[in-house]
Amino acid sequence: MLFGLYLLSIYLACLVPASQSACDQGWFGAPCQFKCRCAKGCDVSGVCVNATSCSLGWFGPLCQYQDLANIGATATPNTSKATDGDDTSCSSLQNLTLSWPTAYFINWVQFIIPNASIATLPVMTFRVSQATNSTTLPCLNNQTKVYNTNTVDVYCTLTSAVQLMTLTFASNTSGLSVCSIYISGGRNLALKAATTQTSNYTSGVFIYDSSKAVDGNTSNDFNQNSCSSTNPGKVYWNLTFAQTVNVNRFILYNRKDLQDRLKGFKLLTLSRNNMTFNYTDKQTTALSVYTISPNTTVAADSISISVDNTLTLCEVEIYGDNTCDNKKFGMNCSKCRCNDTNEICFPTTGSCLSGCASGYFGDGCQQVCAPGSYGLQCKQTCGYCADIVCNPDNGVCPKGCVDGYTGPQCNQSR
Ligand SMILES: [Ca+2]
Repeated sequence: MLFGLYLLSIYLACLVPASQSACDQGWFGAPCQFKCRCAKGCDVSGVCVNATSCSLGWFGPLCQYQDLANIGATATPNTSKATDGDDTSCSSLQNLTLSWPTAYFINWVQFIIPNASIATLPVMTFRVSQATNSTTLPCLNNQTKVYNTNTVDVYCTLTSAVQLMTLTFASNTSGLSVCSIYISGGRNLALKAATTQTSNYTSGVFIYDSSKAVDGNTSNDFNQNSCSSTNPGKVYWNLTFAQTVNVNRFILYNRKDLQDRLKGFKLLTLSRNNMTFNYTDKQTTALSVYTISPNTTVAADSISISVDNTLTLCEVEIYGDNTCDNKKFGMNCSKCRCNDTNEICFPTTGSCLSGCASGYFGDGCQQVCAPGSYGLQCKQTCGYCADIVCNPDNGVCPKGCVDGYTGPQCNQSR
C-alpha cells in the first residue's frame, strides 16, 4: 500500500514540468523569477486562482505591474471606486486628479470602462510637479487599444517623470462610469536576477550572499537573513539582467541599524559596456529607503552598487520593463498575433487594434482556438475531421476526414 502511494507520488511529480515544480510557494516562472501578486494566490503558471484579482497595488499581465494609482497617490476625489483596485465596482467620474510626492515615469495607463470605446476616453494631462502651473507634458507616440469590450490600454512616451496627472472624462453632467484606472510604474526587474558581490559576510549558519537583496523580502532586520552583506573594504554588489531592460526607478532598502555604512554609495548601470547612468549618494543623513529616479528611462544590461565600507542591501528593486524586438511584446517577448500583420501590438499586453489573427483569441491574442473551432475570433466550426481538431488558422483537417466527407476542411459530402 505504502509502496503504491510512493509510486503514485513519483508519477504525479513527473506530471508537473520541472520548471513549474521547482518554485517555492508564492513564486512562478522559469526560473521562478516572478513573485505571485494575486490577492488569493496563483496557480503554477502565475494566473490568479479562481479568476480572482491582483493584490491591491498590482495589475496587468500576471499582476506583475506596479499600480501607481495605488502606490502613494493622492486621488481627488478620493472616494472614487476607480482607484480601489476592484474592476467590479465603478464610479461616475467627470474629473480625477492623481498626485505623487515623488516623480514617476508613466508610459502605460489601463482603464476598465463598461462598453469602452476610444470616444469615451478621458483627456489626460501630465505635469512635472504638483504645482498646477508647472510644465505640462504631451503624451508622445500615443497608442490606444480597446479590447474585450471594457478594457482600454493607452501607451505613450513622456519626456520626463511626472508628479501630477489629471483625467477629464466625457463632458456630460453625469460624467462617465469608470470601474478601474491603473497607472503602470513598471515591474520589478531585479527579483531573483543573477547577482554577485565582492565577498559574503557570514555569521553562524547565516550566509549574507548577494541574492538576499533580490529575494522579494524588503525586511530591514539584518537578523532575518534577507539582506546581502559583504566584508569591509572597497566593495561592490552587481546584478546582471537576463536581457536588456529599460529602467525608470531604483529602490534600495537599507538595514535598520548601522545605516551610515551605506552613505556615499555609488550606483551605475551599463548597457553594451557603456555607462548609461550613474549616481552618487550625497545625503547628509542615511536613509532607510533610497529611491533613485533618473531623468529619463535608462537602458541597462547590468547594475553595480559600490561603497568604501561594508555593503549591506536588504533589498534592491529596479522598476521598468524588458525590451523586445519589433512585433514582439511582453515579459517573454512573445510574438504579436494581430489580424493586421503590419500592426505592432501593444508593448505590454499584446492587444491589437485590428483584433486577433485568425486562430487566436484572448486579451493578448495568445490563446489558440479551442479544439473544434478555428478562424477569426474562433467563430468557425471545424468540418468532419478524422480527429475533430482542425488547423486553428484555416480549418484544414490534418489527418483527413471521417468517412463520407472530403475537401481540405472536410466540409463537403462525397
Ligand atoms: Ca531581501
